[in-house]
Amino acid sequence: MHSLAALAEFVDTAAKMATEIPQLTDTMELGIDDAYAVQAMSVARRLARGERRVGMKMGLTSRAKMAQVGVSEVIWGRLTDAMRVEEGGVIRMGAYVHPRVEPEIAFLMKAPLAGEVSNAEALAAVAAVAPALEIIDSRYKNFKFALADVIADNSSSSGFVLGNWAKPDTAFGNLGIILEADGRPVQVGSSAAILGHPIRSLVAAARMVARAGERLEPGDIVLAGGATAAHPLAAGMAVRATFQTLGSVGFSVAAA
Ligand code: OOG
Ligand code: MG
Repeated sequence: MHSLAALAEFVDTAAKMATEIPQLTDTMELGIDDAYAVQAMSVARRLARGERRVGMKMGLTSRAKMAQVGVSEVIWGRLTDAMRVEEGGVIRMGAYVHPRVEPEIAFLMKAPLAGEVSNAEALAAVAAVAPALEIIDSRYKNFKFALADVIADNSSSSGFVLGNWAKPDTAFGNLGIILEADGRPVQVGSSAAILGHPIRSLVAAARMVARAGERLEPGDIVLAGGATAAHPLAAGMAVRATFQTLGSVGFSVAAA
């Protein structure tokens, strides 16, 4: 049988080399707690290579996202500094297997948060909110996975872009969002698609990290999850998402 450490090396290497792999659950039983353990060990390998932990991302917090990948549980993953793409920056298609982009809301934490908290307690721990894009790249063939697979693969984390930070008293519960590729709208939605209000995603984040014996720290970034289905990236594409009142965030994609 495969050890969890061997699975962590397998998914970490796939992410590092941008190579596709078969689903783990094709050939083994993998429980959810073990899948999170694989994720933690694979991210620990990144940290051992010098990357720095900068926060976490929530996933499958909207119906559009659940429907797109056929998994209906809220999941989370870990973010490192190496995943950060500057606003207006350029990514290389060759660094990914089959990347997609999705519009999200980002939180910047000013106080620790973990465990069972109310919406008001979660909001009180937030320093700022920003429009964000997440670049997801499942390492699994055809972007197809079961719940345990995607968790082990760090919930498809591969990049994120942040727009300008706004004060947390800015209303962000129901903002119109337009995602454009090369100037054409490809997804239209609302931040309300994220669990009815993105703050609920932060409440869930606090609960989920506590289960792993961790907490959100001051300075951490938390991505609330895609508000719309994700859009496939292609070489040469320019991507921009505009969020009602929060402004816009974008990047472009170079070949190779
Ligand atoms: C899983 C990651 C989901 C989100 O925002 O819902 C996610 C995937 O879709 O590959 O990041
Ligand atoms: Mg996401």
